[in-house]
Amino acid sequence: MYKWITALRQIKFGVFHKFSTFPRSRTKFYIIFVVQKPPTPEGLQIFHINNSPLGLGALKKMKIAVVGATGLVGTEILKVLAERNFPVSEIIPVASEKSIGKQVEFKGKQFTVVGYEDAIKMKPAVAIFSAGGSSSLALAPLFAEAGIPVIDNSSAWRMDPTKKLIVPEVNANTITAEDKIIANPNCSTIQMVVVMKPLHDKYKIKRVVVSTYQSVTGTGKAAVDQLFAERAGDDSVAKVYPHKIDLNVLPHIDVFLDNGYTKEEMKMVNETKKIMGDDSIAVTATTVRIPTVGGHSEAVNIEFENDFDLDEVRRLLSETEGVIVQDDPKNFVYPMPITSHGKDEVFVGRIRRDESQANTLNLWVVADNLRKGAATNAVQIAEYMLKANLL
Ligand code: 2RA
Repeated sequence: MYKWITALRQIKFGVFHKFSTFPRSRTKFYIIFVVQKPPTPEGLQIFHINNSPLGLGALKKMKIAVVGATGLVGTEILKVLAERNFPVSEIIPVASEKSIGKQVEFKGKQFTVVGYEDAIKMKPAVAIFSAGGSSSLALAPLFAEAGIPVIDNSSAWRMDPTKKLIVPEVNANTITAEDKIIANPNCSTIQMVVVMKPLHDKYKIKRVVVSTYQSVTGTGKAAVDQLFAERAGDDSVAKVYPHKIDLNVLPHIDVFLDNGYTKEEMKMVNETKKIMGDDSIAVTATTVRIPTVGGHSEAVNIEFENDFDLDEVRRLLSETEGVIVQDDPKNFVYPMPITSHGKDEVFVGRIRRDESQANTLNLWVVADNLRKGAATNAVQIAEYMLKANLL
């Protein structure tokens, strides 16, 4: 309160500014202020709130549980929450028995890892899960029943018809107060649909043929260890893949299914239709693991109902939230895992017409799979819910 009084004392003359509109009420909020002196931290705080993507939600501070906080994605979730200034009062790191009692750092403070029962008792505003499918199946309903919304990064709930599968740039507006378990899609699907959405809206997609080049970070820490041990000449390291990954390429991600495709390939097919809300979009995928760590790359071939103009495609993509066009091949500018690493956006380049078929486009799409493909997307869902007054 003192901070606000201090901030308000600085008001000398007024500016009329629309503040925010709650989605489920017609009330509009206005705030009038101008900072008289060079802004103090309190003044800056008001400016931040006024410009924040969280709207009035930025005024709240809340407990956030991160389930699977010690894993690769869990660690990234903590980083993204801190970087994006999510209004956290307390982090509740949750992990398996062997990690309980360990310390996890968030914005310079240490938080003790607890078990899920203690976490539920601490009543976080939201729980972001990255703990694997079986933990999620067992634990997410317990959080949800206690009234704690869950954003789940595993594949456990993605194709459950009663659960929403959300990429904020595409379908966050479908989330309602009734959604207590919200699924975060597969990484390779997320980066593809972010790029597909504006093109589908404009030209209507008929069919997508995608080949992926996926980072070992998608498998987890043990796979990163395998790659770097092999690179250092140590072949005694525990093998996560059935073959060497360094200096190799594996046309194999997740398990093989009866139809000859891998589970990863079928995730791309089924999740794309669900997120885009359009079963008529035909998708076929070949998913491949390569010895890199910075992100997943995809060669995407898209056939449209209607013809397109390449300059308009570039313009549409460059105007799309969360997409960065890097398309200057003459100067060797195109997306790469090494340059997407640590970034929240989806990068697209090599934008060209498929000359073998009418109304068809070729693209190269890259994103950091631990960021937009996992942690960032989950945090953006929480940001949307906060702004929509659902947290
Ligand atoms: C992978 N898509 O890259 C998986 C991770 N969710 O293996």
